[in-house]
Amino acid sequence: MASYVIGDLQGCYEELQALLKQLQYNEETDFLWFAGDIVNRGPNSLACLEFVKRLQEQNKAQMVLGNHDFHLLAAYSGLETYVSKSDTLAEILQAPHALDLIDWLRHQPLMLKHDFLPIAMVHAGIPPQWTISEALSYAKEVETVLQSDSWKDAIKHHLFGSDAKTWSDTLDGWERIRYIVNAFARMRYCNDKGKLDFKQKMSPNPNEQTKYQPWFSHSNRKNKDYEIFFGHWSTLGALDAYNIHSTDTGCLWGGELTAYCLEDNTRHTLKCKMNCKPKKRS
Ligand SMILES: [Mn+2]
Repeated sequence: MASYVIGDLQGCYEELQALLKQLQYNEETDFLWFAGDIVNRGPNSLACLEFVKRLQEQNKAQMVLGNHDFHLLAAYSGLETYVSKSDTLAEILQAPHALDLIDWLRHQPLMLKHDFLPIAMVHAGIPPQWTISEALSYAKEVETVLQSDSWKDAIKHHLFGSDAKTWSDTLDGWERIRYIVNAFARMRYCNDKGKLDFKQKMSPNPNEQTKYQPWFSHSNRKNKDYEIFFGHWSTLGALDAYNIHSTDTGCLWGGELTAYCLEDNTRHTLKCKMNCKPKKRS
């Protein structure tokens, strides 16, 4: 029996199947954690989504929501300002069972905690000022919105925007929800109080000491007691330090798809076959 954390798929279904074969993955005994961004930009988003959904429904996998998964929910609810030319979501949106897929997706969490080990997973990161139990409760606030009957309205009018950059315990309303979404699904850099910087997307420059650092490298970080797995940051590459593990090794960009084995702490990778190289990074 083995458990693997799999990095951002973004529609790279062929690579996922090839990697699972390489791992000698056994669906009956092994468990998969998907770090989010299951869909978009790559060639086979529908196949990826259906695969993860089937396994999750059989209690053989879990996933967290990434910014591209949110993007799919937004596209479905008719938020056209977020639809871009590089999207590859049409096959899902036009599928006869689209509603079934979307309803399942919006019931997935933003954060997961291992049943008995000090291990957690999010798509992008956890701000330094949040403990693990605080982070779980904040994730729940957004999950409640997504699972409510008015989720489409929330996503169309309230969930997206880069205005909510600073956290405080008293932050309330939609600004609070937006900050939580931005932190879990989009963050790379922030300051030691959790103020988000969306401009930088590349890997950190060790010679440059600025107030915005990778979310995981702040010395005052309150969630260091858990090993945190995340995806999202493809330019960071494979990093195992600070008690964090990055898993997006840029399969979509001609890099590799990663599976990290929780039992023996080994990384397994598969080189991207498609070399899809979409134009825009997000
Ligand atoms: Mn992402």
